[in-house]
Amino acid sequence: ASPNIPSQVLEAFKATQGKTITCQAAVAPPKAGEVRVKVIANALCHTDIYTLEGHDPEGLFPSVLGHEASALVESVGPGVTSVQVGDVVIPCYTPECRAHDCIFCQSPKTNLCPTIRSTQGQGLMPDGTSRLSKDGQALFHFMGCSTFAEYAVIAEISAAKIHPGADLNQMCLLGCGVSTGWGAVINTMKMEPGKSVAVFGLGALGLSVIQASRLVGARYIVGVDVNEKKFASAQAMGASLCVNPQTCDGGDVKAQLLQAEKWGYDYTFDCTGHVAVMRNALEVAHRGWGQSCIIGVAAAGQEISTRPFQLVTGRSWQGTAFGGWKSRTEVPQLVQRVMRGEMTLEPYVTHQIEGLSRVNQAIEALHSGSCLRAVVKI
Ligand code: NAD
Ligand code: AHE
Ligand code: ZN
Repeated sequence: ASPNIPSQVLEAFKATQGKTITCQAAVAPPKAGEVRVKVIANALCHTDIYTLEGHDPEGLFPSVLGHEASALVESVGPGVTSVQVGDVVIPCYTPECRAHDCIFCQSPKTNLCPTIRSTQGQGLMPDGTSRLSKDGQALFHFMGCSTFAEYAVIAEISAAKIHPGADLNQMCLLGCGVSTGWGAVINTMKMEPGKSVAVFGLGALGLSVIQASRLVGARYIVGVDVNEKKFASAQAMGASLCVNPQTCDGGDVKAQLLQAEKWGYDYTFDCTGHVAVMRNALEVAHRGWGQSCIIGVAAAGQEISTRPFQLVTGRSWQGTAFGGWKSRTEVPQLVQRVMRGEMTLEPYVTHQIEGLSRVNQAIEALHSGSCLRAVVKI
């Protein structure tokens, strides 16, 4: 299939290759092992807001945020072999180096390839420098992506090449949130059919957990959110019941949840990033075997706690990064699953915004409480 991209765009790349592109910022050409991409669409994830608002202990400024995107390869640096100009890619903040001596890439147990994690956390490309600047001042990269921009430079090992016929305004969601929720259920928890599930936080992360839980055959799914505007979509995705912890019986959400499942839930998920909620999620997990997965990202300085007795009596705490997907290998497979109609992304795109100059509308939308994902078509 041919890309959903006009041939004039590919033709125009010939004029920019090897040169600094000056758009909202200056984007230097890719160095060895790097790829410069033209961003097609970027969705706003809660993690961008959390960083923007200063809650990320790794947050660096000035930087270019954005990490949930679809893009087109504009040029490649020396030595790049896995993608070429015109390929459609999803930049992945969790890379996959696939090196024979990368014990993480070689292990089926994890997707946490550490090859560029150190420089990525410092807001830099793998060689320790930035490709981004504005008025002569270097800007920091963000999560190895910085895709809230017209162009981005990413490591080759962060570029998942996807089917060129995919709907890029939807597929950007597979760069983070929706992939993470699906993977938390399928990879991290390895949920079996017939189980009970409690999901705290009904944003795109919580809903994608519900969607995947339903797909694997969960018996009973409870959604919990302080914002009842989220309940309708949670129920449409497969939640059996939704509960508002602020208004539920006696204001005790744990007691309310345990009324329906006396011994607790087989699987629980925190999709809020609040440590008090993480504790509740752990403590409503099933006595003897319940597992609770932390997806939410907590603010700097926050720590989780519970009585050790909760673990002694068989509950366990887990966490997931990007749903455990090995990015370059498995994101293209997720794209194919969506293209085959096995999973849908459509319900998540509650807001579509035309043009990077309107990026603040995406932030307002996520704050409005009625937004799952605001996709900015760049
Ligand atoms: P979101 O803001 O769209 O949704 C969060 C939801 O939690 C909202 O509906 C909000 O009303 C609800 N909420 C807030 N406080 C609550 C409380 N006390 N009890 C119940 N519900 C509450 O965010 P999102 O984009 O869906 O992301 C969710 C979390 O997942 C964020 O912390 C984000 O940073 C994190 N995240 C983690 C990964 C990962 O790989 N681990 C990937 C993507 C996002
Ligand atoms: N920088 C924060 C941690 C942020 C965090 O945990 N990020 C998630 C992804 S959020 C995507 O929206 C993650 O997968 N982390 C793994 C990693 O390698 O960053 C902090 O606390 O320092
Ligand atoms: Zn994200």
